[in-house]
Amino acid sequence: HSGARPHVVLLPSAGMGHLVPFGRLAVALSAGHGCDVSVAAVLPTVSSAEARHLEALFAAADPAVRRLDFRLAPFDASEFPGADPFFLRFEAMRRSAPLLGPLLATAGASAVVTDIVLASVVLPVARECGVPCYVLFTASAAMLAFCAHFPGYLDANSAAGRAGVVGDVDIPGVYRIPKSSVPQALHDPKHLFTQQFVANGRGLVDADGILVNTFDALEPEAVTALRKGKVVSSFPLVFAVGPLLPVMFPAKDPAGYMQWLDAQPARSVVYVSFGSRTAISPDQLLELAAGLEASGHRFLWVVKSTVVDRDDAGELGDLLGHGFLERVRGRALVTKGWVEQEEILQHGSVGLFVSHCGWNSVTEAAAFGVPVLAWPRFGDQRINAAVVTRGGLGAWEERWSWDGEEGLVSGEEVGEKIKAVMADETVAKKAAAVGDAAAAAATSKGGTSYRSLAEFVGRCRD
Ligand code: BUP
Repeated sequence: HSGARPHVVLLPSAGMGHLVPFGRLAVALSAGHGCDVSVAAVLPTVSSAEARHLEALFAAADPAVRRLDFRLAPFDASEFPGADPFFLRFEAMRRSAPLLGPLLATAGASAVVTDIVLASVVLPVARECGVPCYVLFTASAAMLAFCAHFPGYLDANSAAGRAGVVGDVDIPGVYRIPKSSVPQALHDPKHLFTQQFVANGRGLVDADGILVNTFDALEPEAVTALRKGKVVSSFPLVFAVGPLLPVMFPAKDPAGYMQWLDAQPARSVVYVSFGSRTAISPDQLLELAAGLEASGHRFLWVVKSTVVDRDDAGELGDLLGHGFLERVRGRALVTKGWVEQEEILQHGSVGLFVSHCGWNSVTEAAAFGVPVLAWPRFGDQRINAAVVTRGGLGAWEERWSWDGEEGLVSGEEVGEKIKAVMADETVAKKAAAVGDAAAAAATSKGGTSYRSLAEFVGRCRD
């Protein structure tokens, strides 16, 4: 399959945060760079958002993007009582990696791009089949540097008699990640996430290259340090190919938010969303509601109250407190449903994005130059929030946590902060400049990200 039209097999794991960038990569490779693309899919998906997304992707990009069914081996989840359903799917996929061999051989793949979450188990399988194997790192370059450095950090601590202890992590050539920003689970060496994370971090050096959904101008320190081998020596090629551009699917918009946005003045709306898997405690939801109300601004709020959308029960009125929806009627739109976030972020009425800083959300805000008020919660989100402030994309109130000892963030504080950021011209100007830099990197043919992706495709052709 080498030659004119390479066939690239993409292997995403579970969760929208992983599926979305893979869908974007699929379209960029097929429509933008002349590749045949197959996307491996495990059905049924964990959430219904993923099922809808896959269906829309294959319908929109047919026939250049094909579906490859990846059937998992039986997996007994009772080994991990109480584990997050997405982590369980990661583990089930990891254990089924040997089944990928025949799949890759039959598909006639010229290269495979695996999700970072599966990297350490897919790399040896691909090697055995003689298929070059790349990794798509679905988070920031700062997080990639952290992931690459962390196993060595743990080894050094063990050698110094501090096995399993995790404090501040100083990434060589990058910057220091304070203990409070280290993903919580990593403090527990036995945690399923820690085991997967460390194995993948060690495996990275065996990849033929690593694609990252970021761009040089947003994260210059991390991208440069990785490429120069300062983080880990002899590190594979790093292709910064972001922001991967949104694939516009025809919006199903029963809540009517696009029409509502059309009716609002320019830059007047605060868009609030904490991602697809962040369930917020009922008490914090109430404070957030009070804060949005007190800010006096218009707002569009996507409320999620459960981890998996299949059981997103509960009436909005009950969740947000008595009379709230009536009081904000006219200046706010609140919905529990799925929204097309990239369409919202590129709408001229949106002036601020209050975000949990899932990496895709950050890249989407960067792509459209929308300022972010970071309110990270777990995983890599605090590391991403630091990228937001360093990169000039917005503000972060570091004291705000979601379930820390400090307790709830009060509605009053939320309202004041939103008012302050919305009034700050400098924040808006800097974010707009990030938007310009993102466009220059990813959409113009001479841009750093465009050229990186072209270079990757060139290697798949060889
Ligand atoms: Br909610 C929601 N519409 O209503 P992140 C999310 N998204 O388009 P997360 C919508 O899902 P993980 C909605 O634009 C982004 O591309 C959003 O990814 C989109 O965070 C994606 O921002 C969410 O990386 O993912 O969901 O926490 O934890 O799996 O990384």
